[in-house]
Amino acid sequence: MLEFYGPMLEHLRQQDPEVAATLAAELSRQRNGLEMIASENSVSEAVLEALGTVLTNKYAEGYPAKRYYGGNEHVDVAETLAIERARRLFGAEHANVQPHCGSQANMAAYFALAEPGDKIMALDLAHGGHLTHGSRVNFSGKLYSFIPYGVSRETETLDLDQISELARRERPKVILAGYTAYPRSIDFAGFRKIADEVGAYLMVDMAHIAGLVATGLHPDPVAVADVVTSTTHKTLRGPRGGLILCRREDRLRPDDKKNLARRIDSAVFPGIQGGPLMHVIAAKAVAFGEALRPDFTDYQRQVIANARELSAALVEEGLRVVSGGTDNHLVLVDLTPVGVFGQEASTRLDAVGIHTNKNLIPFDERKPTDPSGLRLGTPVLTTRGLHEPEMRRVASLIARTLRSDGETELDLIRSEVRNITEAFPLYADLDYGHVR
Ligand code: DSN
Repeated sequence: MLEFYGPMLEHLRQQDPEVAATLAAELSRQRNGLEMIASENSVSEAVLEALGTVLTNKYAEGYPAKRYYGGNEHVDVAETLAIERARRLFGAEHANVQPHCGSQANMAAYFALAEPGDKIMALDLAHGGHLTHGSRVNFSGKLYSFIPYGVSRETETLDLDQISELARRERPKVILAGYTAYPRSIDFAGFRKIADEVGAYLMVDMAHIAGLVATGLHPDPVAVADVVTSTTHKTLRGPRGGLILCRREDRLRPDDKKNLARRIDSAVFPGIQGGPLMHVIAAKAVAFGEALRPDFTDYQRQVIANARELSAALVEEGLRVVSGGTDNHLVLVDLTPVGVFGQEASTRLDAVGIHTNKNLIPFDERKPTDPSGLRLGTPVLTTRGLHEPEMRRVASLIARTLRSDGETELDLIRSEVRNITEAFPLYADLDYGHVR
């Protein structure tokens, strides 16, 4: 019988100690490890509080003031706050804050812009695209005819001339930019030009870089794209969820009575989803409010500075970084020089408390389950307060782990990871209890 002590989660600990134990263990894991998964972040206590509320009880199918159920006067306020803050943050004409996740945001965008079978151009998954950008095992690849573009073999970066040539040959309905493992900044205005040349919609999936975009530290997709999708939990540091921004009118179909904004809204509901997650939407409003504050720009600036320092330090440690560096929050490491590949590298790093993910690199000759690369991100470590000097220490710990020759070295690394996490505490005010 588990017996818990601590000031929080009182009812849960009494009623269900098994689940409570899991939450306590996960809090401890997050506190005591270096989280370097580029798509993760650590939300504020205010966001956590909004998530764990009675708003989860409410059915609110529809949109503010146009619901299919009664009793929505308060959740309408929460959703309107989220919409208005998202619009202000990104300078968007229209925002839909209901997608439960990034995949559903992308699905709704495809439904609004294309018909099943239409051609959509997107970055090859093996070069940094996402599962919902046309993978054969995903709805996207099953419903639409995806035309993959790649990065250049020489520079490992996007080559807009090549992409333009492919677009002119294929005449896609939609061109998609925005990726999950691309360390360089993206020329969205260049993509707009290509889309205009071939009469295509430009869709941007900015999930990874939304926080950088919100603070003006990455070229802005919202000003040039027809539809921009995102998640809210990566660099944007909000709750797990999706977001869609779009222009109100459809520039390719200006006479369409059902304008683009309405098509997006009806693709989300009733097209794909039922009741929105109102507790998550309230938490999105809180996170957007945080992102509108000046200190969020300082945070994003440091995210980028930390990624650059990490990248430079890893190169000095003898590793190769894809494209030679980074402009954003992530570094894609080629493990070939150390000869310890993705699966073994991420397992070893997990064992010392450094959490990463194995990743394909462009033109990888290895398989996705054990690729040549490792993707590293700085959003969580920056949230914890780490700066450039700590990035150097972390780079050295990563390199030592990859080259380690036994348990004694791994034990030493483990205790150095602990020293860092203790110096930069996470969620100091949370106490999910302990077993006694
Ligand atoms: N799974 C996310 C990532 O890690 O990049 C994208 O949705």
